Amino acid sequence: MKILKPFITAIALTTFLGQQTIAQTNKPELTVDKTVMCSSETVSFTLIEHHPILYVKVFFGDKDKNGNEIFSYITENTSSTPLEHIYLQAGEYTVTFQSWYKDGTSDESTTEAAKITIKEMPDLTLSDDQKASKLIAESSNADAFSWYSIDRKGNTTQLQNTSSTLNYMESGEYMVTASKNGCEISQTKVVTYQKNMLADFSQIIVVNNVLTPNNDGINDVLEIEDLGEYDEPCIIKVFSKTGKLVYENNNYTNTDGFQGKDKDGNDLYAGTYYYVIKSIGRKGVTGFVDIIR
Ligand SMILES: [Ca+2]
Repeated sequence: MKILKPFITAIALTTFLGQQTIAQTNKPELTVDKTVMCSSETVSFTLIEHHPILYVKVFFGDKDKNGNEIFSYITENTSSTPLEHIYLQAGEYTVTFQSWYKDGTSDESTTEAAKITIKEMPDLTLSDDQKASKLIAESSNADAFSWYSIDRKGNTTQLQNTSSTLNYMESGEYMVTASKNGCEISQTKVVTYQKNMLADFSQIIVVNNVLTPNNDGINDVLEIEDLGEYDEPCIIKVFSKTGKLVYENNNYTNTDGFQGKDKDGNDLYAGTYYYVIKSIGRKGVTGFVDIIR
């Protein structure tokens, strides 16, 4: 125990004359609202006084850029307000404090208040590729993403998507949450959906509704206009009149497309066939094509 010198002489003098030892049970206690949390979350310390304090010096256990210990004070005027701190780095921290009392005594030995575990918060950036009607979440350390739409009243609806990108087909506000070890961070973005060919397979144009598979270069293959401009795989299925699937291709190209042959390469009979063209999760087009031999 030391006498606190710089404070009012009268008090110091009285204290000096009748110096008392602060009993162990009279030490303040510093309680913490949680001991496990994520980086950049706020942790609150509350002082419980058993002996009126002048001030308490709290060391949070972390260090600043220059390697100096980070600390803060609770004074007699602020002791009823929780002391807040944010740990920026994941890690284990020991919080300690020293106490100076109103009666001029002090306890400069450090008292341990809490051990705190800080888990790593994932980083997150969200960008909008408007041309492709696609939101892109990027994180260097996230384990998982979840996506939500937010309506005008602020209600969120979780979307069936756990990938790092979201193809949107409606204007509005969207939110992505990145998570890691129970730590979550979210970003929102307001987007404007513009119908464009790159994003909208319902705008696909099939060039020919007739196939003449004789290798003369005219109508030998079912051709889709500007297929190379779409940034997603084109899925095509062709059915016979009776509804039997005769051809399918999950990454259709015009150069290696439907040429009137079935999946095994056998020539299909002349006649009318029904096709469905789309991409994953997108509306597409349907139509008929006649094979003429
Ligand atoms: Ca032909």
